[in-house]
Amino acid sequence: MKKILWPALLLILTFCQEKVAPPSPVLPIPDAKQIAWQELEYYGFVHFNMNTFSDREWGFGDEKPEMFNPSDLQPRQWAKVASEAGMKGLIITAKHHDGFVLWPSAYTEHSVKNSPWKDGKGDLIKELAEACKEYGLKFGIYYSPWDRNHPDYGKPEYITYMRNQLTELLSNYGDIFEVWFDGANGGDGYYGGANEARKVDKLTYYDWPNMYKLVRELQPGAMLFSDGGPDVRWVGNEHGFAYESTWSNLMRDSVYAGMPEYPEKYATGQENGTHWVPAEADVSIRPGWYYHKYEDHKVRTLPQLLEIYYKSIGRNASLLINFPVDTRGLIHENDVEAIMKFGEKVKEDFAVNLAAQAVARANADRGRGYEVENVLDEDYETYWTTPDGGKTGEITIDFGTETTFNRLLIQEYTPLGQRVKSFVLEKEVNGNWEKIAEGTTVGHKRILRFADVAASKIRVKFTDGKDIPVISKVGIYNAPKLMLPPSYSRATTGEVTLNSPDEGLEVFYTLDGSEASSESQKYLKPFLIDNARTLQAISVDPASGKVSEALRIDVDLSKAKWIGTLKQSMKAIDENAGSYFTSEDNTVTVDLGESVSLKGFTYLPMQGRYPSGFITNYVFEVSQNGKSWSKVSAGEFSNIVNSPVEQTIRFDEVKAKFIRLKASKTADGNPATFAEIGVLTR
Ligand code: FUL
Repeated sequence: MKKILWPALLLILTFCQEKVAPPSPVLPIPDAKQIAWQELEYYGFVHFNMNTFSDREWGFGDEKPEMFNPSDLQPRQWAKVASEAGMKGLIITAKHHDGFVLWPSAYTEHSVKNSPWKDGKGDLIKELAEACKEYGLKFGIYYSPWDRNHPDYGKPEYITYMRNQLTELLSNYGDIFEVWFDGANGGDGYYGGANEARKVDKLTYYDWPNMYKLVRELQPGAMLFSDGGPDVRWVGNEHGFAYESTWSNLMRDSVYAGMPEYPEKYATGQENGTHWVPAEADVSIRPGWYYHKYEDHKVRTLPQLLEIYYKSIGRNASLLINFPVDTRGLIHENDVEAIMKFGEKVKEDFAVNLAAQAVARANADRGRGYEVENVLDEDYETYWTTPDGGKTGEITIDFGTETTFNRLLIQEYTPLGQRVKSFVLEKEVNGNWEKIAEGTTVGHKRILRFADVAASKIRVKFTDGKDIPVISKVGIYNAPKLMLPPSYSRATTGEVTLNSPDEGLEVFYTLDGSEASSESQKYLKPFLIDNARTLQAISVDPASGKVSEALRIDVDLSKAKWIGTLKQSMKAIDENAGSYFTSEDNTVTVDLGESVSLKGFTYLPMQGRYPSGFITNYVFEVSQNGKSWSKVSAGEFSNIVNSPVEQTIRFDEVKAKFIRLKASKTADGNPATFAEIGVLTR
């Protein structure tokens, strides 16, 4: 009898125990729409509008609707790509600074209704809204307050125009999840033919309180984006990077859209911010927001996209990646490939939560319903927390067996406010705790990346906070290595540096034209190549034995002895693709320091965001004494504007101590620019 009674009594006692009260929120806290939005984490931007056809980033406002003429406009392709890439929504530039609108607005003629697309009967906002619905995506609107086309911009009448257009956009196309107000505004423009500069007071001109009220009335569930919110804020840069410490709390009343000091002073959020205004990190998949054919080869690489992921979503921000839809009206093949690879790699990195099967213990818990096991499940609503009074707490995770990992993911339960100010990850080694990594803020999601660690027991210590920690999730992952070839750079001395694409990978190389393998020379430090060689290099994961594809580069003479005849022209021979020399006489002349046999030369056009002075027609000359010159080659760099990659020209062997590359014509008539020139000796 006794034997049965005691356990039964205990059971009854447990159930009778009063459920412990949840912790009080630490203000500010998110509202319902902000909580729902937070879960999206990752969504896409589409910059497609008049600039796509004028090949500009900011149109002046004098463009003609006839120019808007896509040959194969398919919003369904955009939605398909976005959803397959793991995105949860799409935001479209309904109106950019040039004022052209993508729907048949009743309030302007500067619209698709006067374009050749679908004979003026098209409505791109409608088509995209429908495509998003079909693919299960949320739909959002970018609307530029600055309008360089509108005659009334700067006057009170324009505010009415803006409200009318927003009413159209927010009434006719179903649910809108985010309304994006750009901070850039005020300056010169067409303004209905006035062609002048117009300045507005960004704080007062748009009557933001009433503009927001209108959005709230028409779309109560929409997040309002601008530099400083009110619902979601700009991250303060266009690289897609949040900060080591990123608070969702913001001194909102001190901030307004377009304020110059915003990125420096406010973009990180503040521990004691008054309002909940989380950060959104926006970045384009190419250098430009709009499509330019000459950027087809500049789509962000997988390592770059991963860097963005870990520095945005991994740092308590949402991520908004832009597709510059091309002149056909499609997301370009290169962009599709890049975004798919990125989506797959992120999935792969977080495929298995190694903590899910482990045993967790905490130094304390608040009681029933708040136990530490809650951090191991995938349910955001369940969390671990401690009794009131402290600001710290510890969770130990015991894998039971030695386990290798390289990622820590933590989520706070933010409906009760953002709290954590610092935390440390440790591993147990012979009964002692050793630090692996540490961080500051957590918020919705914080991810730390570090080199592979093997341990059977780890500990996450929340070392400081605004109040007791309230933790929804602790995840541990072993992201597979990024098996890409090593990256290559070379100094003017001829010294070559190879960097592995991921921590813990080894690099092997050959210089004799043979295939590289893990039996080849292991890369330990930069090495010299001062003559023509073929470099082949691979990355190898020593743990799995996996091997990357090979990097193959034809390397030629080092530039150690080279001297440009003009000081500034050294930029054309500094082995730095990012710098360039602008030549007023369209020429660069180089003393090679010794007489060599040449069989060709290379020319890399400038790689900057706004290209100028690309050489389209050239003359290449050589000299032994720098005085008498002979022409060895002349011709055209075809397609250089659209594809500004390194140009290689070969010719019959000549002896030269001096070389001279001259532009007989540049693409835009501007002085010739040279990012880099080189020679071929074999
Ligand atoms: C900026 C704009 O000026 C760019 O053209 C782009 O639309 C970007 C997303 O926001 O402020």
